[in-house]
Amino acid sequence: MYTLLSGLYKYMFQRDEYCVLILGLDNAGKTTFLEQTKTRFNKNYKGMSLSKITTTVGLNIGTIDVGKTRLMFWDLGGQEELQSLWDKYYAESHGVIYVIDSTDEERLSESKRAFEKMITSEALEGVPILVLANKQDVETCLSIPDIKTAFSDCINKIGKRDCLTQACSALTGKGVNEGIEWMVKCVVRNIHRPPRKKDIT
Ligand SMILES: Nc1nc2c(ncn2[C@@H]2O[C@H](COP(=O)(O)OP(=O)(O)OP(=O)(O)O)[C@@H](O)[C@H]2O)c(=O)[nH]1
Ligand SMILES: [Mg+2]
Repeated sequence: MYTLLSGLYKYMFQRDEYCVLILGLDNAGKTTFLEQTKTRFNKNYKGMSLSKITTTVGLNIGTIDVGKTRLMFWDLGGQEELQSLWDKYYAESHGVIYVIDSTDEERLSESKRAFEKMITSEALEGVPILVLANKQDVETCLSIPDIKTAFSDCINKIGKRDCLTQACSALTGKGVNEGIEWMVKCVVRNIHRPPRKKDIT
């Protein structure tokens, strides 16, 4: 009887919570993406004006609920000296969103190096990766094929995990819902990393 009731309680009042890291070079648009996501998925969220966002020193945290799934985001600062902190969060994370500035061709190889270092970390093995080709609202930006070509020698390091490259504009919201919905599907079906159980608040 107790087992039955506790099972019912869990079914009704618990959510599965997954931690998702948002990584990428400084100026890629990570915090803008997080704010756009919170605004789109949290009904009563009054986000800060996207134009007022400044560089992240440390981290920003945000939570959204998609059905019975809760995603908790950790948006880490992307400046070079802050990148050494990224791996402190790997063991706890269920998914990674890697943001690329599609308007910054000059720093594309720097972004690729940071991406490569991140995906070869053992602590992230099997974790789904959503690559966002951000700032697609800018007419002169690099296309998805351009970016895939620049990152092509990383492909065999991605291994068997789920990986999607999504065109996105954190500023206008284009591609944001598609990316989040893909991430939810991947973390839920990833049997390697069980979710945290959280009471619904
Ligand atoms: N045109 C355009 N600009 C964007 C987009 N996303 C972000 N930006 C701009 O890019 C700049 C950097 O955005 P942030 O969100 O602060 O970048 P970040 O990746 O969080 O940077 P760090 O916190 O330093 O790691 C800001 O001026 C944003 O307005 C986008 O989709 N399109
Ligand atoms: Mg930031």
